Amino acid sequence: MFKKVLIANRGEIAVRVIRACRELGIPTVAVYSQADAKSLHVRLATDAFCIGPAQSSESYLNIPAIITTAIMTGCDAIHPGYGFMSERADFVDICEQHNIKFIGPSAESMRKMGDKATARRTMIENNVPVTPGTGILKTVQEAREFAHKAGYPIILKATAGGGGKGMRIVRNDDELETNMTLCQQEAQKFFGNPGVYAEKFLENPRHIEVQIIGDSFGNVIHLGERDCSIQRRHQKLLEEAPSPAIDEKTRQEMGAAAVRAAKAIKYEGAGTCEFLLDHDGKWYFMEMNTRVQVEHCVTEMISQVDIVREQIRVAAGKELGYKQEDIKLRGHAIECRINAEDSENGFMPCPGTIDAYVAPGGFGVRVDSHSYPGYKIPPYYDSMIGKLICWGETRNQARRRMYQALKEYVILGVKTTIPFHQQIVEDEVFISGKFNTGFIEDYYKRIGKEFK
Ligand code: MV4
Repeated sequence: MFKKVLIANRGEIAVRVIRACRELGIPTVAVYSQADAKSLHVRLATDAFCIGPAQSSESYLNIPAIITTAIMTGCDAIHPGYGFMSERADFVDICEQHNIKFIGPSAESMRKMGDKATARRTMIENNVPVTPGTGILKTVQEAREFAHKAGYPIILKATAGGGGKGMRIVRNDDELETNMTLCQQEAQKFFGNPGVYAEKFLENPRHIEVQIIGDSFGNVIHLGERDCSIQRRHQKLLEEAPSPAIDEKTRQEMGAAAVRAAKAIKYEGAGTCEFLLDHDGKWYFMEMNTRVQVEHCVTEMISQVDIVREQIRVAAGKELGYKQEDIKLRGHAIECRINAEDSENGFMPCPGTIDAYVAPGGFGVRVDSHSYPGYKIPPYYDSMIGKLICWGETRNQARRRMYQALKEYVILGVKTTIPFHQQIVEDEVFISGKFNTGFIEDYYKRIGKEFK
């Protein structure tokens, strides 16, 4: 096993990783910015070092500071969590140059999935369905020919983008040329790569993602899917597993496709294949997230597999602790992301001090959070206070448990998204399970409020 693990992250995920290390008997090193000196991950780690000022570019993204701290403290591995360094192939290379194991996939796997046009090609070669689309577009003429063949609307996507960044919907010939130029310019500006490709645009699909884990022996398993359709401007608000829209046959097929995708790139570690499900029940691979995700917990609750523990074990060269046939999904889990945001005011972040804090509990209730009474949420990072995850034998039991747990959760001093989540879990469309990525917009229309 690893001698010592450095956690190159903050907030709830740093706490989550430290807990997994403690269970495995591995000492940990936390790194933190000047704004996070009083954060819980600093307290829970065996040791903690300040690596720079509040701005992430100077601390959680400061490669020399992170690597130096790992070397100084005798760490032989770094866990990147999500965000920050988690999908930076250059960082994986640097870790390797210093004999530090990056807990995650190889730089090569990361690059193959990080470039979305390459990922699409890999999927096609491995019989994983993708939306009708193109390779990198060289001319507007090429885009126009595709649009005429597939039919409008189409979507232009930056090959170096992902997670909804660098995309433009095109609805007719008139909009094509300007949108393509703008998309290429933005792609260059934000990702340093002007490459853009086109896909047939699916209106209001469901967002379904499959959790996979691979080890260094070539074993890959999947842990079923999550439904992440309930999002606002590409920020997920509530996730659940299994998806109310997926039957057992589709689960097997999508799971097998995700495993083929992972095996094709010799994927090691935890990863997620994102699919879109259209209104006819057809599904298509979109992209792969090569990290542990915020919403991994709903999968843990129904599979009883500790995903972060397996991540660490396989990174240390151990074989996966499970075969596919060992994975039995049981019940239903829902996660609400509790943010310090004002849902009545366009989800404006509301950083500040948490004056009172009492987390809910009980059977089937899990809270992953770095918050405590008196904790000051800094304005420099995302505004997550914590994740509330509820499990039940049925979807309705998980949902009702979530409603009660949200009522029990006391957070005073900052505005939170708790009241908003209470409304969602009581909403008739949410209850019916028949929703898609247009849910939030539709919800605002139904309650007669403006969608911001
Ligand atoms: C699409 C799409 C419709 N058609 N691609 C957004 C995140 C990125 N991973 C892919 N995204 C989309 N790609 C085609 N061909 C619609 C979206 C999309 C979306 C996807 C998942 C969850 C929420 C979404 C919200 C808007 C658009």
